[in-house]
Amino acid sequence: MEFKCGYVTIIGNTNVGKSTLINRIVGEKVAIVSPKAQTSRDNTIGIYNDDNSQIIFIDTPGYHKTEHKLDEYMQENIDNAINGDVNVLIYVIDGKKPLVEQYEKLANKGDKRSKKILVINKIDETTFERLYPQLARLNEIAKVDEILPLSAFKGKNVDVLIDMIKKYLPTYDYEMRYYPVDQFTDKNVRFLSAEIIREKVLLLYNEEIPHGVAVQITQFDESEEVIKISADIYCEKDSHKMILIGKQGEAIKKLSTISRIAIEKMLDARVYLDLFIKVKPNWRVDNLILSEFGYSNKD
Ligand SMILES: Nc1nc2c(ncn2[C@@H]2O[C@H](COP(=O)(O)OP(=O)(O)OP(=O)(O)O)[C@@H](O)[C@H]2O)c(=O)[nH]1
Ligand SMILES: [Mg+2]
Repeated sequence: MEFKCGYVTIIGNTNVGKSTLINRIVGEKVAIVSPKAQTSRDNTIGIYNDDNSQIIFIDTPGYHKTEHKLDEYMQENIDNAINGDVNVLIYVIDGKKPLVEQYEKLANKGDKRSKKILVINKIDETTFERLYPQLARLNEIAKVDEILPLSAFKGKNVDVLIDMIKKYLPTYDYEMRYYPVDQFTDKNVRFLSAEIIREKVLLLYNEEIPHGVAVQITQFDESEEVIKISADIYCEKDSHKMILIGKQGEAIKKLSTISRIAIEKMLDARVYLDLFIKVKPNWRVDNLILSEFGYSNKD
């Protein structure tokens, strides 16, 4: 028997589809996804299992310029995820944007010992004619082990990516799994619920607001058939609080409903969800509050 097991880190600019890719591979929603920049803030593990392998993927926040301490935390996460024991590093770029430029920003990132796969995502929204000349150029200059165009959204070539990764993972002559087969992420349902609420904030409000939002679960009571969840949604200004609540509470009602439905789907149970909007000015630059919100790499 030949068994493959190892670690794969996914990095790239914000919004290129890293989280969409990890969700597609794992077959579960381990990381939130949105059309807005800077969606992921934490590293999230997504675990892929089949009969002859276990692949542990690490999804990271996207590269972007650092303005707040929160951004520093996010960029620190990427460094942690590429400098550990990584068998394969995946660079994700957006197939709809100039490829070479995007690659050049990622080239040299990560440990020399890691194998590197350059993934060109979102090919469902571009054409071969547009990709081809750029691919030829990439082939010449890219210092990577493989280049693979795919669509995380449609699932196209994702199976090819898995086979490609397996080639570069250590081989065992016994079943070697770091995680039990039924575990697909390192995050608990409390964290995932908070993230789902943040995803819906990203969906419903303008960028300035979601970027300044943090979600804290204050109650997660599974003792009854209907799971009771309460969450505080922190924003930075009174004016943001007004927008989050909306006229006659319409906006928050909508947020609450779509968040509840998504959490119910994840938990496969009925949920009673209570949301509270709170203001914490400048929380994104305050180390103490960041750490209270879980955005800290120090113990
Ligand atoms: N058309 C198309 N859209 C995609 C594909 N993959 C991701 N997207 C979209 O791209 C947007 C960003 O996706 P995410 O998965 O959140 O991107 P990310 O790289 O994790 O972004 P950050 O967490 O901000 O770094 C979302 O609107 C996705 O639906 C794809 O293969 N095709
Ligand atoms: Mg993401």
